[in-house]
Amino acid sequence: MTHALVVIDVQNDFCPGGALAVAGGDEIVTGINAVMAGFDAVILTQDWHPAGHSSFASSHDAPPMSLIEMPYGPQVLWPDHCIQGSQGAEFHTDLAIDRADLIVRKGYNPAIDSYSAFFENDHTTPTGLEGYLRTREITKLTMVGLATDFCVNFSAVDAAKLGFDVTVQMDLCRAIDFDGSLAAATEGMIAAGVTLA
Ligand code: VGL
Ligand code: ZN
Repeated sequence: MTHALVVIDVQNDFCPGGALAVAGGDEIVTGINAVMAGFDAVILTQDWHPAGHSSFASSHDAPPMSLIEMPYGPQVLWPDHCIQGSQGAEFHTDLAIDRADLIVRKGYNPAIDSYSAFFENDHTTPTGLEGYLRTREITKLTMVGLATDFCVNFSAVDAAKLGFDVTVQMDLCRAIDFDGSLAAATEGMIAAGVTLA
């Protein structure tokens, strides 16, 4: 059994002072670094949007956190965040990124958002992570990072649907918790067979 730690989006824009700050987002960094050595593989994901991305409220003349209908379904409109090459898109400076075997970037398609580390928000376009895990014979995943109710949630549910044994270590995650999103995410992860630890 090969067990990977998947660290979701521990980037400046999701930490206090960032464009889409998650409360306490920076509090989990030391704890994440501390658990890395206990895994066979460490994988990081990085939210990585081109300027003017379709998930940005500014691209639609709409208020941040409003909802629109995209060809692939409903989409929350976010403040501009994690723009490719920007300081906000960089990992938190204390995150031990040198320990990562792989960094998966997502959200680079201008027309489709990508919360999940496995599929874009159309739920069909793959990022390639599944193939990487399968070819390395990784079957067990522990997920940590930001934000519990969006990118961690979608990644964990997709991984469970793909047949991976998935645990989300909740004390090493922080949530946006917007409009009941954390409660819904928690229920959805449990229903998908994800273990919440
Ligand atoms: C995320 C909203 C938009 C996340 C990324 O990492 O949870 N949330 N982009
Ligand atoms: Zn994003």
